[in-house]
This record gives sequence, C-alpha cells and structure tokens, in this order.
Amino acid sequence: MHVYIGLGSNLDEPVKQIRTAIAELKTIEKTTFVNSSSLYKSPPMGPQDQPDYINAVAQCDTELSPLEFLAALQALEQQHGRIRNRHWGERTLDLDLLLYGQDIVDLPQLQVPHPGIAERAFVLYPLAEIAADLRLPKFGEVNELLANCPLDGLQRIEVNS
Ligand code: ROI
Repeated sequence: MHVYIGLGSNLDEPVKQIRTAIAELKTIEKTTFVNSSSLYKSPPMGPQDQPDYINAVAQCDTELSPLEFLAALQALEQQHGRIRNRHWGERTLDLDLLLYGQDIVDLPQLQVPHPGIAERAFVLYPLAEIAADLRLPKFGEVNELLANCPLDGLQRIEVNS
C-alpha cells in the first residue's frame, strides 16, 4: 500500500529532527521508503508563542495495516522524546499518517485521510511536490486543493548536509 506521512517539528533543532525521522522511516518493518519532499518552514498554526515549524512529507510502501503503521510512527515519535503538552503546542516530532492508499479510516485513534490535509499549506505543498497528480479520497485532486490553499507564510528551505 502507498502511504504518505506528514512530518513536523519545532523544537530541539527541527531540521535535524526531520532529517533523522526521514532516515528512520527507512527502518520500519515490512515497509519500503519511496521518496520525501524538500523541507519547508512555516509559522505555527495554533498558539503563536511557539517557534516556526519545519515540515516535510514522505512516501512509503507498506504491508502493515493502518493501525500497525500508526504504531510504528508513534514509536518513532517516542524515540525523539516527544512529550505531549498543551493542545496544538510545540513538539519535537510529529508524524501523521496522511494517506493510506485510497482507503478511508475512521477510528477514534486514526482518521485517514488526515482531516487537516486539504487546508494546511504545510502539508499540501510538500505533498504536491512528490505527488502532484494524486487524488485524495474525500477531498479530490491535490492540484485543485493547492490552487485554493494560500501559502500562509510557508517557505521551502534550502538545506545542506
Ligand atoms: N503548525 C505548523 N506550521 N506545522 C505543523 O506541523 C504543525 N503541527 C501541529 C500544530 C500545532 C497544529 N501546528 C502546526 O500539530
């Protein structure tokens, strides 16, 4: 199954967090890493008294079920010392299962496609970079969503090493 993962960080050297997390996606069992977007910088959505975020989107192929894949992502978040504090507050690493093929998952602990996918510039622009022709269940064509999604201060960043 083709899956897309949203990555976000705004604590403890976010660029490093995202780079390491992308490398760690390659270690998930029964899963092959396919591709990842550039890194992007974006102002926080939610409380404004927190640092800017670094965001990216990655694609993998997996034989894991949606909940198994979610568990693998949560294990990686834990390795990065993620502590959940205030609602929509700062975080060391956030890994969201954005898409699981064309499946719709509607469970208390997991909604796929991710409910925010269509209106969050920091998800949509990196996703479009690696999957421009993708069609999202419930939401439609990525390119059309993009045309209706303001950048909201999102910047693609050049990063070396
Ligand atoms: N804001 C931005 N810009 N990027 C994120 O990844 C992000 N993640 C979150 C909240 C707190 C909603 N805000 C964010 O979880």
